[in-house]
Parts: sequence; C-alpha cells; structure tokens
Amino acid sequence: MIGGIKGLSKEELKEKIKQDFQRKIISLFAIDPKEATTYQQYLALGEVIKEYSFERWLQTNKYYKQNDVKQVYYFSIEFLLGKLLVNNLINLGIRDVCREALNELGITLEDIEEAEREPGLGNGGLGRLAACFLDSMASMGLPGHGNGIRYRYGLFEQKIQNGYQVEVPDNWLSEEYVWEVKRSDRACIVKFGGTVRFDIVDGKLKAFHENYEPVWAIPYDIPIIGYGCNTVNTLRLWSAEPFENVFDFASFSRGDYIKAVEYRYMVQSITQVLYPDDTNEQNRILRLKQEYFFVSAGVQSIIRTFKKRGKSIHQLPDYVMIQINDTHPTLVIPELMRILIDEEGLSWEEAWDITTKTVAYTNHTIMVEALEKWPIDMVKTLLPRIYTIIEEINRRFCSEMLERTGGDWQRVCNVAIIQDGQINMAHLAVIGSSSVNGVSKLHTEILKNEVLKCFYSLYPEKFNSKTNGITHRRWLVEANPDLARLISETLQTDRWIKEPMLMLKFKDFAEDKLTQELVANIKFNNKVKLAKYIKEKYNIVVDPRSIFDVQAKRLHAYKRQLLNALHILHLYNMLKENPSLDIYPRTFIFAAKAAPGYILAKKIIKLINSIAEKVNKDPDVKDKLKVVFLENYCVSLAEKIIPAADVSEQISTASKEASGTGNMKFMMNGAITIGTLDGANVEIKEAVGDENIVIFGLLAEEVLDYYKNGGYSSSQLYQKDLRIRRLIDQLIGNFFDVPPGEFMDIYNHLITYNDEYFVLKDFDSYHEAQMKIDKLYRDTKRWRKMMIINIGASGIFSSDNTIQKYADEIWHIKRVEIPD
Ligand code: GPQ
Repeated sequence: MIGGIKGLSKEELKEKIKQDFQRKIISLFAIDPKEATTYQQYLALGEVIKEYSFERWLQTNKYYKQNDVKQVYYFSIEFLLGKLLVNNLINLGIRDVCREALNELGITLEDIEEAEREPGLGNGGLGRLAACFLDSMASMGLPGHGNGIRYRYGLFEQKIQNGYQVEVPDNWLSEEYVWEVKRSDRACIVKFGGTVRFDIVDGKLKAFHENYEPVWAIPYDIPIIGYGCNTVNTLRLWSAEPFENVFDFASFSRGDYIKAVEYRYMVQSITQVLYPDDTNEQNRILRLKQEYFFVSAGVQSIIRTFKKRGKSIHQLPDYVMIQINDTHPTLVIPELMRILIDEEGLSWEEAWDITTKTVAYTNHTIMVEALEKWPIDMVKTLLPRIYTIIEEINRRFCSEMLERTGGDWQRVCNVAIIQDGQINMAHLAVIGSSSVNGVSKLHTEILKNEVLKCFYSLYPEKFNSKTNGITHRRWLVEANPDLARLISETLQTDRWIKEPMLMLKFKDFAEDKLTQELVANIKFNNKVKLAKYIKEKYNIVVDPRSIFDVQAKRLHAYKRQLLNALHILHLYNMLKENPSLDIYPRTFIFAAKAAPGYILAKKIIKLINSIAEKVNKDPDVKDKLKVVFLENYCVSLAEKIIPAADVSEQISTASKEASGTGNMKFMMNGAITIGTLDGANVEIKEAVGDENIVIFGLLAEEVLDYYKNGGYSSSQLYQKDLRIRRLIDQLIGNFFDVPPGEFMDIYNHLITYNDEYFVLKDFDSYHEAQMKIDKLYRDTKRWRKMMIINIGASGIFSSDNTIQKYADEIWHIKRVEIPD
C-alpha cells in the first residue's frame, strides 16, 4: 500500500508521485522504469492513483456507517464510464502536479492518459447517464453507489470495411483493469432453476426453493471519486463464477462430469457479454439471467450491509433507496420481497410496504419494442420462487383494481402485470415502486398521457419528471480544457465546477467582443485537432474553416441519420446542378454504432459511407462539401468530436427520443442545435431562447396524431415532390457504386412501409432549417453570441442539478461532508 496524500505540500506530493510511480513499475513488471512502455506506465500510474483514493474511500464508508447515513443504490444494467485516469486526477485535484512530476521524469502525462482503454460496459445514453450520475453524486457529497454487471466483453468495437460495419469483440479485460478491486469476501450466491415447495412451519406458510443451481456473484468495486471533496463512493460490478463443490447440491448427481462442465459453461456465460442492442433485447433467456443475477446479488449485499447496522428491517426505507434505471433491474421488487418474506420472516403486507417505499423507477423510452416483457414459462423455469411472488403481486393488484373499477375487467387487464402469457416489466415497476419518472418534460407528459396513462390515473402522485443531465466535469473541464479555462477567467472563479448554475453568468458576455473572439479561437483550435485526427486516421482532408456539422449517437431509424444523409445528397445534387451555388462550406461528420442484427441501421451506415465516397472524390464540390464517418463511436471519441462541433444534429422524430444527452454535451461545448421539438431539445430551447437554436419538423402531438390516424402517405409525397423523388431514385438506381438492390431495405422503409419516422415528411422543413444555419454562420458576431449563450445556459443541464432533484424529491437524502 502506497499510503495517502493527505496534508502534503505540492513539492512533497510531486516527489511522492515520482517515487511511487517508479516503484510501482518495478513492483509490477520488474523492469527499469525507463524501459516501461506507455501502456505499462499507464498501468503503474493508474495503480498509484487508485491507491491514493483508498484513504478517502475507507473514510467515506466509515462515515456512512457511523452516522447511519441513508444511501442510494443506482441499479443499472449498463455503466458507460469512459476513461478514468484523467477524471480521477482532476477530481483528486492532482492533475497538474502529476503532470509536473512526470515531466521531470521525461514523460508526458497526456500520452499516458491516451493509452487507457475505456470499458465499454454500455450501449449509449442510458449507460452514460448512469456514469454521469455517479460523478455528480460523489462530487456533491451524496451517498450514492452504482450496482451493475462486470461484462467480460463490452460493447463491440466497430470497424468500417468497404463502407460496411464490422463488429470486433471488445476484449477489454485482456489486460487487467486498473480501477477495480476484487472483493471475494463479499461474494453472494444467486440461485437459478429448481423447484419451490410450500410448507406450513409454526403455523405459517413458508416457501422452500430447492434443487437450484447456485452461482457465485463476485463483486468488483470501483472507487467513484468526487471532485473537490473527500467523498469516494462505490460502483459495484458483479461477475459470475462457478461453484467448485457444486456436486454438494442436490440437482447434481455425483460424478456427472458432462453436467459439471455444462454448469461451468452456463455460469461463465452469464456475465460474458453486454447485449449490443439497447432497444430490442427481448425473450433472450441469457439476458433474463443477467438481470436477475446482478439484481439478486445487489439486493443481498445491500441487506447484508444494512443488517450490520443493527436496525430493524422495518426501517429499511429510512436508510436505503434503490433507483432502477429503466426496467432491466425490475426484479429488484420481487427479489426484495423474497428476502423479506423467506429470509426475514415478514408477512406479505409488511414486505410489500417496505419494498414499495424502497424502490423507485425511471423510464427511458416509449418505444414499444423496448418495453420489456418476459414469457411466463421462461421466468417460471429460471426463477421459480420469483415467479410465484410476481404472480401474487399481480393477483393482489388485480383484485384491488377489480374492486376500484367496480368490476371493469377490461381496465384491470390493461394494467395487469401478467398479460397474454407475459410479464410486463414496466407495469411491475410502476406498481412496485414509490416514484415513476420520465427523463424530460415532454417524455414525462407522454408517459402520463399515453404510455402509462392508466397508471397515471391510479397513482398520479407517483409520477414526476427529472430532466437528464451530463457531468460538466467530464464534458467540459476534461474534454474542452481551454474553454473551461476561459470560463474561469471570464467569471474570475472556478467555483462553477462545483456549482454549475454559475455558468449562466457566462451568458452575460455573449456580446463581449473579446469573449467572442476567444470562444471562436478555442473552437477553431479544437476543429484543427479533429481535422488532424481525421487526416491521420482516414487520410481525408477537412477544412477547419468549414462548418463542422456533427451527428454522433447510436444508429437508429428514429434518430434519423437517414434524414441527414438524404439531405447531404440533396445538397450535392444542388451543387452539381449549379456549381456556383453559394453554400457555406460544410463538413458533415457522423459517428454511430448499429446493433449487429439491425439490418436497416447497417444499411444506413453503408449509405452514409457511399455518399461520403461520392462527395469526397468529386472535384466539383470539393470546396463546399465533405462527409466523414468516424468509426467506433465511444466515450473517448465523443470527447474528441464534441468540442470541435459547430452544429449539433438532434433530429429525432418528435416524441421518440426520451431525452437525449448528446444534445446537452454539444451545447455545453458551443455547438448550435438543429433539432426537432423532442426530448430535452424542448428544454434546451427554453434555456437558450428561440433565437439561439434552430428548430424544425413535426411536433410530438402531430406525430402521435398521425400514428393514431394511420400516418401520412409517403408514396404520395414521392409522387409529387421532385427533389424527394430524385433522392429515392438515386437510392435504388445505379447512382452509387454498390451491388444492385443494396439500399432496397431503405427504399422499402421509406416508401413501401410508409416512412414510419417521417423522414420524408420532415425533409422540407429540415432543409429550410439547414439554410438558416448556413445564413446564421456567416454572421460571425451573431453565431459567436449564440455559442456563448449555449455554453452559459448549459449549466442548467449539469447532472448535478438533475441529481439534486432526485435527492430532494425521490430519495430524500442529504449531502454529507466527509471529514479529512
Ligand atoms: N435509452 Cl430504454 C438508452 O440509451 N437505452 C435504453 O435501453 C433506453 C433508453 C436512452 C434514450 O433513448 C435517450 O433518449 C435518453 O437520453 C437516455 O436513455 C438516458 O435517459
């Protein structure tokens, strides 16, 4: 153990870092520190920094325990952390000394930071939100921890070959992961399969789960270091390991070798891989296993810790809150019931009262295909005891509803947990929790008035809105250090890093000429850096003086990368017709992973790359248009792209994007949003004012009306709008150098199946909006003013604000100051 860094002077700390770092290289690799590779340097520095956090970590846990602090556990099937070295150095407040220390050893800190490999334990928005929340909770001194899965393979690495996406496994644990601590002593047993027997014991009906297959859940803890405070919370990720002595369990006949090997394989598969599709992952038994696995282990470990406090189990809701990140951890509800009834001996009513007070649910989507439903048979076989509990929750709920509705069966069926042989997880989540929240104002309204309408009328008090946020420490201080420095200099304080609402003062400098110039210079330099990256990686030259127009997010039909792509094709057509057409030079940048089985999404990637090929090699449009697709979008790439963006594409079909968080990251870095009134775009517009955002397209209510009344006719539009017809014809003709029929799926989606996401319907309005952007950008002063207003107003979207609302309105927890 390296020891703490408490109370050291800067000089002392610098010397300590130098020594600890060199010693660590020797102790890890038995080599001369001068011979270490950059990656070895990273491993050594990471270990040293992790150990520096241990004192505070210990101190934090001690404080929580001794002071009976109420704690929150954020259960999420994904945590998309990003790299942690820079983040931890910043949050510990030692990045500058560390840089100096390494400098004196002839090493550049930034090179080491670059060498870190990020764990891709999430798909996109949902997992990244969880990571932002962890940062905010720790930095605000809130007692909040994460609970999730340590996937052996994270989200696939994307390569683009001949314009197509190719997936490569993400073997992120091939080298050890520096930031985790394995805690075998805190392992739990999770039970799958088997049978349930009921018996009367001491006059009470008791359930016995027998003949199950036991699985070890081994926790790996990652310290979550708060910024500018002593709080270090815990992210606990569970890994599945087989029992060595599994033959002791009744389900195994002694000596059945094949069965034993199968068992080991089954266990290892549980935490083997992150499912790469966040919106459509139904009916896969392995996914259900993953869900129960981390939920059961997490709840068991919470109860174990709680019981050490010596309180009555009835007081659980006074000391523990569990927030479930979408429905994936919904089994928390029956699992907590199981423990309270089977292990703690409580009555059903007592257990239900405690459970519903302890759990709160966040919904992240209204897309029907993403609403989880599990077949009864699957749950019954895999989780027999849990199934009986869900059945009983459903039975009691339905009979209560039958009474409340005066025997209206139809209404009862609409809200039942078990419907058509399936378990509706959102219904279970709503019924079993004290709070149900959406992730933006609009999304919450749609939940209340459409998707969960029946429940809203039953329990209006449960529903609330918590607009998402992003941590400005990662997305500004870390990703865009020059801009962060400018804000501190302008405001003459860096207190905004702790209190992001102070960023709003930056708006006062919107018309200040000097600030305008400085902001523009920073943006330009960031663009130069990105241009350099693009040149090095793809050998494409892009001009940093052109508008960098970026759409970076998962590829999904509703996010409408297709609208953007078709519009670029339209601009190309216009330029070909009229080469002297006066459009401001633009570089369109895309970055997006498609789920491996999502055929339409993969075709859209191919289309973007085909357009890029056509456009980039055409000398006629050389100075006006460029298209680049950056492969393998991930947190680290986002940190390179976003600070360099001028225009932020947030163009989902209204009503479909629950919130979006990329939209906030871009505005925070001075990009101007072109967007629909969807998700948090609505609130961004409120925050910056109508003149500092460019809005287009159908409204959510219009979209919902179309859906109710059978939609619009895309083929009619195709018939009558010549520009659109031309684009569609180019898709299926021989305009692109691709195999015949390559884009037929896209054609069918748009025309044969009537354009579910209104791409063609919104085309006109999008084009107008793009022309408005073109005009605004030419007005340099105006554009810079818009940038400053967006940057300043983005303080509203710091996840610190979001988390404060969760803490006050749902969790009822307070900030604590961990003493030195
Ligand atoms: N989201 Cl349900 C995901 O990234 N994955 C999911 O499985 C679900 C939602 C996103 C959602 O699409 C975005 O609009 C949100 O901003 C984000 O969750 C965080 O709430």
